[in-house]
Amino acid sequence: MTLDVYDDYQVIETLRSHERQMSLYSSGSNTKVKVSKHEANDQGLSEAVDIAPKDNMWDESPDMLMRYAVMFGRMDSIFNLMKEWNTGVTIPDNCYLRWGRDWDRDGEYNDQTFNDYPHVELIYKDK
Ligand SMILES: [Ca+2]
Repeated sequence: MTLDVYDDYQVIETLRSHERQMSLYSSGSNTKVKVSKHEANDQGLSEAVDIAPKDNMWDESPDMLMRYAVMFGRMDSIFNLMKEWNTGVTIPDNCYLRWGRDWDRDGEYNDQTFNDYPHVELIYKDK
């Protein structure tokens, strides 16, 4: 089996300390918030992951944006199937994935000024 460009992704970062978050925020990097879902939740886990195509994560060409869209579409589909099926993993009904390309989750990609293509996080509808 040969991997094509739509199968070749890498995890960039998951759990992040608050110190690292503040360092990224202060450095003027792509991080826009002082508190992140990458930081440990009450259970010591990250609720965010940065994942990107292996060859060039900051390329914003149409081809690369399509690769990100395919990546998130697959993640979201699998996540929703895990919620529906008896997989042994308990996922609350109000829990969803949110992609840094569509912060308000309305399926419209041109309604935000800050895009974080590699970023995917858990959100809870009632929080
Ligand atoms: Ca949107």
